[in-house]
Amino acid sequence: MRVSEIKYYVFLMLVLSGISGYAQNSNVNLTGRNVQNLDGKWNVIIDWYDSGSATAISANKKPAGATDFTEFSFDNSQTLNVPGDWNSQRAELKYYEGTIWYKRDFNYTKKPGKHVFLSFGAVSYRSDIYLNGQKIGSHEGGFNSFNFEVTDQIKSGLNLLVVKANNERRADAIPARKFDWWNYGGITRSVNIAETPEDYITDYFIQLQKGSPNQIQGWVQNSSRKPQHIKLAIPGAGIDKTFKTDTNGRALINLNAKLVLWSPAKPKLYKVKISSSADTVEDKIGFRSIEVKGRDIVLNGRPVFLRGISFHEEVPQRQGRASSETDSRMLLTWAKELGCNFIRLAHYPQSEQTVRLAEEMGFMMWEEIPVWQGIQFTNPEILGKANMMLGEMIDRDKNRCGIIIWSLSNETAPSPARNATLKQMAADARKADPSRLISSAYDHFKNSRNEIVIDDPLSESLDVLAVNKYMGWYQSWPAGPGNVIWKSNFNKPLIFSEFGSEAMYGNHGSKDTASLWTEEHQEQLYKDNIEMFKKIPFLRGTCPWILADFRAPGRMHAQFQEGWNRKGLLSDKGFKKKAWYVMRRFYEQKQKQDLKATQN
Ligand code: GCB
Repeated sequence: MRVSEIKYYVFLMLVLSGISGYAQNSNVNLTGRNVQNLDGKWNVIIDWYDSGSATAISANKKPAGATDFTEFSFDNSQTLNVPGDWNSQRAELKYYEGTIWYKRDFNYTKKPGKHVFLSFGAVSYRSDIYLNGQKIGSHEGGFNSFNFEVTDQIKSGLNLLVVKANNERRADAIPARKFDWWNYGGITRSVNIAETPEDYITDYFIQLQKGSPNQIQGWVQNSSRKPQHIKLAIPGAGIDKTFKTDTNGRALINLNAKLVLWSPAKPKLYKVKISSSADTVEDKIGFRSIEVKGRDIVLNGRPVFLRGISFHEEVPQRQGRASSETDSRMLLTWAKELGCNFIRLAHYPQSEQTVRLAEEMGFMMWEEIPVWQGIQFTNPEILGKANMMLGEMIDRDKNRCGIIIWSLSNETAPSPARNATLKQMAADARKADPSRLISSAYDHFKNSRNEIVIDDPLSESLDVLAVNKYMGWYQSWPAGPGNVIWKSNFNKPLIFSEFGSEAMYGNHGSKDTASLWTEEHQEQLYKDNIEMFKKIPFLRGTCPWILADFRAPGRMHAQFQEGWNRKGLLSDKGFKKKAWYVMRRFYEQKQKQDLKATQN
């Protein structure tokens, strides 16, 4: 099943179950198109009790005469920056969970024969979109990009765009009511208007076939069914080829190429130009092969150890969502300094600019959807919602070779409903993108004495096993770190997708007492975990939790937390804790070993 097909079936399921939320799959790769950017200051109305009238507000209704009035107004209202979370922009919105109406006027000149799309990088968490008083559509999911075609609703001259954003936590949502990060609300990523010709390239997928260093495989989808030629040019690789579309408007790409492969040491990206008879899109695409062989993760034909780190899309110093390229660069530069070649983008799709920059800087990536603990797997709507998010994530980033793993979930407890849902999602993701690896972070094991056995039945559906295990923190050591035995019922590579503990930067003292939050305790815990890692023969990567302290309202210790999860290797000000150096040394050694293996 292709991504567009997954979305079609999901769409049908959602329509049947009464949920509207389907955005069109169009203009993937906005940067390759002519866009009008709508970022900046937007007028807002804070709808504390969610009592605003959509009809009146979306039309920005004005009093009709001397006796008429409205009980809302965008005129002279407060403003919020877009992109940006609302929580960090106004003190009274720090913990706000509810509705805010956003308004933006913009000028536009209609051009004959153009399709026009309104494109949102992300709105957290639900949004209703209105253009010139007409409802365009709704979207659910705070971390995916989406588009709506507005060719018929947009007009020449002044246009009125109103967005209702709502970030209430709900039990039937993904993520559900409880999660361990800040519930940032608002239009958190950029808004653009994109234009395409009448007959346009809707989407394309151009990557190496799994395991091959030279076979480019994929497709280009055209909007019309009219048979035509699609030209694919990669000048840097001497490629200039033409493919024919079939009766569904799709041209299958298959060609042999001599390529400089993308790798963390040399993150080579090629300029790629795709043209149909009426449209041209440009992109920068890298080529690498990724596969699993037995218990190895193999990049460009060589086994690789994933020297990873996780981070949230948050700038701790500013206490807000990372929303600019400078923000992304800061987080990624920290990861480079730690010696990483791999990022776990936790726990939701992060911005396209983070993904693109990470790829340019030479990071392999794990990208995941927010299926995080406590999900209502028995609810018949959940598979539809999760697959929608999965489809949107793959849609946006399928041409980014830096992404090597799609992750389906984090810490979900085995049960028949959970197993069936995730198994189905794994199959759908694999059909949509056969070129990448599938994983899921889980935390249920069989423990007996000093043995921990990986036996989660979901493992059958995964390429890479990933465990979150907080040895020495949430779980006491069953034996000395060097004597803990990890066994797996599956002949697959394992990565530690989470481990770690809390420490308050600058707080020094005993390395033996967890409740004192000392740097020394965290440092010792990292040393112990590394000792354990050295004894796991099928370990192929580690991802400490987490790069920097992050904000989490559920962390209530008055002295050490006050709304912060302190598991960062860096403090909330970006200062290095002692454990940072332990991990840095481990990665230096791993890098040397990898280098030696490449030279042999
Ligand atoms: C986990 C979760 C992560 C939490 C972390 C913690 O297992 O996956 O989201 O933040 O533990 O600090 O407890």
